[in-house]
Amino acid sequence: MPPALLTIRALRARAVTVPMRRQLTTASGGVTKAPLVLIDLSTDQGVTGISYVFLPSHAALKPMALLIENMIDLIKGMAAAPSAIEQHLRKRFMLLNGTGLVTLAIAGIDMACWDALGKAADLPLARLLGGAPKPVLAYNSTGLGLAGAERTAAEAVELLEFGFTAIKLRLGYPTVEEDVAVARAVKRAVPAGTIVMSDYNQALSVPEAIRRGHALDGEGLYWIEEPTRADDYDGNARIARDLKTAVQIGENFWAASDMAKAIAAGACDYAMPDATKIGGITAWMRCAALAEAHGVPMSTHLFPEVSAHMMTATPTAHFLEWVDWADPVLEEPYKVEKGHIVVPDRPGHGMRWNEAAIAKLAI
Ligand code: SMN
Ligand code: MG
Repeated sequence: MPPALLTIRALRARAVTVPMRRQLTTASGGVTKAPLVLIDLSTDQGVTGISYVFLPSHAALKPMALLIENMIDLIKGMAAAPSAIEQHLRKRFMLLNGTGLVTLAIAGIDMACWDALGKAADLPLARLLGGAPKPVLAYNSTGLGLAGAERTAAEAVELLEFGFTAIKLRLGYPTVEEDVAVARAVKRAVPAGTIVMSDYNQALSVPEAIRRGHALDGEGLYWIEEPTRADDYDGNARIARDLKTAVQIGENFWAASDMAKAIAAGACDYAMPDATKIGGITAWMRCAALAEAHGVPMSTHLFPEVSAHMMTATPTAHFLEWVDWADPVLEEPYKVEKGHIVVPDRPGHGMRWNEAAIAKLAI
């Protein structure tokens, strides 16, 4: 029997705050508990797709859940066809324009649609996207906030659990000397060959990014991420041209067209769209095509569970960013072995809600 055509019946969005093993601290703020909206998209055929979105701001958590649920009026009865749904929703919100909560909501629906399709076809998402489930190279991106040289170096060693061979360090201390001291302390503490990425979270002006980048150029960092305002593609291009260290941006692309502009401007050596800010799996795969056409190594941002599947179908797949923030709401958190995330061989993306845990974390 071919899988049934799925038609969308209902959306449920639940806001939870999830305790984090290691809090997120960046030069542009952070969170100590992960605010997530858990989405269930049910269909007339009895198949339910799920997904979650992450809101680095608690104030936006409940509005996000409400916005997602309100979107049912725009898609009820439509076929669960991710690309058609994504284009339909982007059009319906054209007057508001597509960034922020609207795009995150569309992405959440898109990811749940893909999950439903995978379940209906009895195929892991990786296969549905044209890839094959296999271990995906990852870096550990938990912790390593702005805690000073000594504490950060000690934590860096802890992050090599599960065989990780790559970790990401947050930079943007008050002075360049501190940035260099922390990078050096971390590199000294971890085994030779460990890859250490760094992230400024848009904190620097262009001249300051060039100044700090030059100071860091000899320190062996694998990439410098978001050194300056993410949408200043010309500024990022000046930085990328000037530095020996690779520049990485992408978590603040809000559509594949942003990535196309960044590539055209020469704004980065590497790109790392975020599965939600970009607009979902559908939009992410468009970026994968762009990356392939321009020879840009592509990494993921957060959402390791769906990202792992996307990476198996991404020709220039580079590094998956691993965080464990959703683990407490999942029945079987994904495993990391030898620094690779193991894509579960289950239909869809393979996440299942731990309802008992969710009941305790609901707000
Ligand atoms: C980051 C930014 C926003 C939320 C979570 C994490 C960070 C990263 O820039 O790249 O991990
Ligand atoms: Mg980042």
